[in-house]
Amino acid sequence: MKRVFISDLHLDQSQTILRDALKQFLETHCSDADELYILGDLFEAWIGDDDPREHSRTIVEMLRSVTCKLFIMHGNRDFLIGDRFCQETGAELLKDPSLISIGNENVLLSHGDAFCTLDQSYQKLRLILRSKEFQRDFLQKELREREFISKQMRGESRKHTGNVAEEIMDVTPESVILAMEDNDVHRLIHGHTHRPAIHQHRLKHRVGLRYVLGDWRPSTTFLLTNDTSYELKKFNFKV
Ligand SMILES: [Mn+2]
Repeated sequence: MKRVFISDLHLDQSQTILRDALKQFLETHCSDADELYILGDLFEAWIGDDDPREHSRTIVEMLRSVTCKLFIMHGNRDFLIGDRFCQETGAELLKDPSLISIGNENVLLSHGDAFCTLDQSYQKLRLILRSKEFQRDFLQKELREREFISKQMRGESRKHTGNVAEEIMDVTPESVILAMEDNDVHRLIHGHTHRPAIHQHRLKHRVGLRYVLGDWRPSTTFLLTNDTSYELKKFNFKV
């Protein structure tokens, strides 16, 4: 079974080049795949499934036309993706974290932001943003207001990431080891950090393997699996 894993496209209406990149990627790597997993931050911001703007609609249409089974996970930017989006695209929403089986092994999937435990102010904010109360209140607002708040929050986030040390922005080894041990797996796939790599971690009884997906500016690194093989691959899109 051929599975493709991507994350962190951060699609934004001001950068249609990324939208074209996704289209190229789907054509090149997903037409013969069985399953495509988008592990968070497909969008730079998602202000609700009722967003009527052309950019959002185009992506929905693009995903609807994908011929393989589509799975999507929330990232820290697009955690408001909901049921309507999934119905319209045919995607299945995965909880973060989620276990899937590849071959005869369980593999853990996550966006990855929950593992950045050194960034305490972000983790506090994450709890608020992911609460039902915040999300209900936000989604009841007019689209224009949601758009405004979302822009402000992105500005704050940029200020924060600009002020925080590099290692604080990365996952901590302790948190990824804990997640692998708790879920009894030795493979973890995540995005978020924009630092594509395969890392080894020493678990109690074996070596844990952590596959980190890339962002898309200006090219990306994605993961391709068959039942027994795991391969991080580069995708350069034509501009
Ligand atoms: Mn992220």
